Amino acid sequence: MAEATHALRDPWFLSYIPQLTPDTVRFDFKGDWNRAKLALQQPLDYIRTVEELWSTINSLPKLHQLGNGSTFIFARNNVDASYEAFPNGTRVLVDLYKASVAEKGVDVILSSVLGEGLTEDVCNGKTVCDVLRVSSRPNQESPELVRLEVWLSDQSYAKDVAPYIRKGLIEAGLSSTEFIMGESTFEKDKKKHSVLGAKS
Ligand code: MGP
Repeated sequence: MAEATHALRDPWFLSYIPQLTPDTVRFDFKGDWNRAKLALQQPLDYIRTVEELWSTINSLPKLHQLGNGSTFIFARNNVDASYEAFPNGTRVLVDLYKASVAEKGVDVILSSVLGEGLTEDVCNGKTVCDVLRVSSRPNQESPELVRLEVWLSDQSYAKDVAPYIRKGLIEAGLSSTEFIMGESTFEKDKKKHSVLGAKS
């Protein structure tokens, strides 16, 4: 007999971009994001059920072993994961310093976003978190650094989403020194980066 499956509220489309960096877009595509996206973004598949979400989480490669900038993109209803498609939006960023911690952090955040705990608990049932990106961002100080971005279509929710994510990470056993959170709007010219709570 087939096992029962549990539908997610919305289907999420998973894509992959190998090694996306500002220099790739600037030099290989003359700064044209749309051309870069068309050339580099690889469509994978829809995730429609809780079971597919967990098998996806379990089969994601170890991010830190992929090249700098390698990015997985989860997009609700396959929305366009471009800054331009989020005119009133913002991104909540989580940098996870160590591979072991990153894996746990990615599990926690993916399940609270795609499983809609975040929607129910802090967004009054409104689907505001529409894109989640996970990428490898190694640097000299943190060669295993993984960045997670939660894209919100309405920036007014960031003040509630960020503490919820922080609480989820701490409850999952991460220490506040193992990650750092920030926020970055999508405004191209006056891009605002801010850090939410410092690494202590
Ligand atoms: P990135 O991986 O998001 O890099 O994209 P990074 O360093 O986080 O830069 P930031 O802009 O996110 O802070 C690498 C580069 O691709 C960016 O620096 C942009 O030049 C370009 N790029 C990426 N995205 C997702 C977009 C987009 O949606 N719109 C435009 N115009 N450029 C983008």
